[in-house]
Amino acid sequence: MTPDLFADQPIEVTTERLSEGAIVLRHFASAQAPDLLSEIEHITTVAPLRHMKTPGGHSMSVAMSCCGCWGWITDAKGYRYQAEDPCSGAPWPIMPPVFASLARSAALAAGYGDFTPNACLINRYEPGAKMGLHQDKNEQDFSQPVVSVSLGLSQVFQFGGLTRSARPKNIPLAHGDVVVWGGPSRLRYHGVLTLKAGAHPLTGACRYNLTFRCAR
Ligand code: MD3
Ligand code: FE
Repeated sequence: MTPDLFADQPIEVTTERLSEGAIVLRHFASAQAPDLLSEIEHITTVAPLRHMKTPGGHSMSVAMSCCGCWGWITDAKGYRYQAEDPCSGAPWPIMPPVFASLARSAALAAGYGDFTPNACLINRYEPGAKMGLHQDKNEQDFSQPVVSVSLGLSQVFQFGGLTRSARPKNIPLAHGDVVVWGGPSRLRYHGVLTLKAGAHPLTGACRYNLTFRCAR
């Protein structure tokens, strides 16, 4: 691993295994964070962050947008991937090369070679926003991992089991942390607790999470 140097502080990447197939790479995205955030800025100018409605009619507290060939959406008809942004009817913005290469190198560092994501979901949490326990199962091939990148304020991630009833472990995710979920952990239940108010030098009052998937 090449530690990137800020003016005087080396950023050390450390790895923690959460369970079989699930690996946290602390600080893995720290050096690229400013570039990732400027790409988020651009993408969300074209495909604005929005509070989508669940099939049950509730508005999600997290604001979402997407880039790549496929975007994840939810509305009255259900949860699915779609090639067009329903707000504009246009294809989702392309996945920036810095997104794709970061996701690929994180997957490789976690033992998953040849990861080529074709969907990236951008989640923005403001104070009070959360995501309840769920499984990511709208993708076609569960042999491909999911890579998540946290930016900005820290938020407590809930790492559950393969059934909804398993008590989740709480794991704080901080700016620059990357998590790779594959193998037997790919279908684990997970969520995030309510974001607390705070201020981050690069994102202000919010947290962004990027999740990279192979949708098809
Ligand atoms: C474990 N996002 O977008 S990232 C999601 O912080 C989502 O925005 C959360 O859950 C967030 O679907 C959590 C961590 C994560 C993402 C995908 C997973 C954990 C996962 C897929 C399988 C198992
Ligand atoms: Fe998820």
